[in-house]
Amino acid sequence: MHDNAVAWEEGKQICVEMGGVMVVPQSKEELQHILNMFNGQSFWIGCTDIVTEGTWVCFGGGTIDKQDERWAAGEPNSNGNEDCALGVGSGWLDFGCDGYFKFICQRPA
Ligand SMILES: [Ca+2]
Ligand SMILES: [Ca+2]
Repeated sequence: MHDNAVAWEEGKQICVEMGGVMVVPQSKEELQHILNMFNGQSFWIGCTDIVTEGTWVCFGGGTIDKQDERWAAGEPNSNGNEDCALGVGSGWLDFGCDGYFKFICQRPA
């Protein structure tokens, strides 16, 4: 768990240096659990569509469908240039990768 708010790419790099990957919540419950750890603050999730717009690839392997229930209602909406996943109270958002948010690392699955 990291108290520094960083851009997505930097968070990804910090996790790699620690031998892990940026967290990918497997359920709404896990998302809530992590939000609670951050006192409700949004946090980066280890999924991005930066390589192919609209194809969301997650650390630990695999892709996440745009219909996945973990996304917040109406997301991902690619509102501008949004290629990184952010966890908020209502679910996941696609969000601009250069925002500054906290993050946690997990061991690769
Ligand atoms: Ca995108
Ligand atoms: Ca969005």
